[in-house]
Amino acid sequence: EHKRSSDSRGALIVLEGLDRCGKTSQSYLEELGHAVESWRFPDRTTNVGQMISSYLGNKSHLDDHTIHLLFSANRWEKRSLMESKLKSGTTLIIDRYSYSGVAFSSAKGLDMEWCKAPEIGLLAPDLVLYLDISPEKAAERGGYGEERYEQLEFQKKLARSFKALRDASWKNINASLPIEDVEKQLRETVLNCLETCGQGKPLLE
Ligand code: DGP
Ligand code: NA
Ligand code: NA
Repeated sequence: EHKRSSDSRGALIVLEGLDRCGKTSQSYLEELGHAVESWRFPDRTTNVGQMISSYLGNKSHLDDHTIHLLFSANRWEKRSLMESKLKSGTTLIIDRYSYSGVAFSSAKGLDMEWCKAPEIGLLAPDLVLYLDISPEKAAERGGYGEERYEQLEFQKKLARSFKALRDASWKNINASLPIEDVEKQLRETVLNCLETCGQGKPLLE
């Protein structure tokens, strides 16, 4: 069990990166104990999430702006649960968040400021971990499946969009290392954040 003072809120930690960057191998989380939950966006279990899932599987075709707003709506519909979890002391580690929302749509050519607008008011992460890997190397990892964005040319544009979004609060994780080493870096950074991130600080929008 990690040490985090019992009266403080949970930390909000976000993982971002290209597809196949290794975000989802998170067995290291189990040992962190019950006060940590691992979430992911899109959450495909909701009605909105099912529309997103159908779009990603190329079973439906939606205007770029429309799907952008659906991804954002999918985060908004989880906002109040997210807030109550954090306030009750649970740390959330979230696989993709608003940065993906902005990066994927701006990689399609939508205006970046327009893309950011519907994200305003969602809870701000205490820490963003960017799993840094080249698009070429990510593509080698097990190959891409059938989903919409899993193409090298698109992932190259996506990498440039993420780069444009990065700010001083982001921490880079070298994701081109073997998966065990990526997990080790994630584990150490998350543990460190559990001890320090957000302690005594209010949740910000
Ligand atoms: P995942 O379930 O993490 O594999 O995500 C499915 C795909 O959707 C993946 O290519 C990443 C992409 N994605 C995640 N969040 C967003 C978002 O907010 N907007 C867009 N356009 N794509 C997203
Ligand atoms: Na994917
Ligand atoms: Na995800």
